Amino acid sequence: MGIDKLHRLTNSKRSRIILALDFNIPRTEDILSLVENKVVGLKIGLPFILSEGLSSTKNLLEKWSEKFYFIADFKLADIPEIMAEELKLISDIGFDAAIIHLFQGGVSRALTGLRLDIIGIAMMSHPESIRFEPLFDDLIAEAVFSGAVGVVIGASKTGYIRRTRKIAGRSLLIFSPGIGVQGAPYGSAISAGADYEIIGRSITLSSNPGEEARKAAEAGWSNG
Ligand code: 3DU
Repeated sequence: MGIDKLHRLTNSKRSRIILALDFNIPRTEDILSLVENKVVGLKIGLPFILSEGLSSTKNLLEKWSEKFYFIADFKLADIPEIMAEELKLISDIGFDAAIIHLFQGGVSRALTGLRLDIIGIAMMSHPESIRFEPLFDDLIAEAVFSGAVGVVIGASKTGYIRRTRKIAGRSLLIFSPGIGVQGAPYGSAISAGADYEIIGRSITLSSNPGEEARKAAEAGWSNG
């Protein structure tokens, strides 16, 4: 499955950085060439696909499939029957993993026969995400029960990163966004126990994306 690909890329590149591609990205392929050695995964958001188009996204995935672990970030939250269809179509595009919500429940019913890694959202990074707090332990339980490979926990929420390790041990990978532009320093989520840091604009909008990715990868690797 895709998760072996992620582990292989992590070890060969000595990096725990996932690059977020959302919008306003000048010359995507030039950036990918510059960061290729220091970024293990690409998280592609809905704004990217809606503006670039499905067929050019598909071409991008095909061309770079050996170099990156591809995560579709559409933050799905539908009933299991519909989500099952959504995930199958995402898998057909060529993605290795998809990010979905957990709060709606029934996730395991959406995953039968699916060849796609699932990453559930357990805690976000924006101030209003306090709404997740009373649900947190339940969301982690849903992720474990459904066989998700990991969860998303905002980098500023280090207490929840530690709590996940306490509840779920190493059974879930922790992916942390909110690094750089949103405030958390490179390496900080990994220091707190996360496995991967998701970084977007600090790299994609930098005048030197290669150097920025190198700095982030180094900080994450030495703190890991
Ligand atoms: O702020 P950046 O440009 O580094 O991008 C962060 C990415 O992570 C972006 O794709 C956003 O959708 C995602 N994300 C968060 O920023 C915070 C969350 O809690 C969950 C996802």
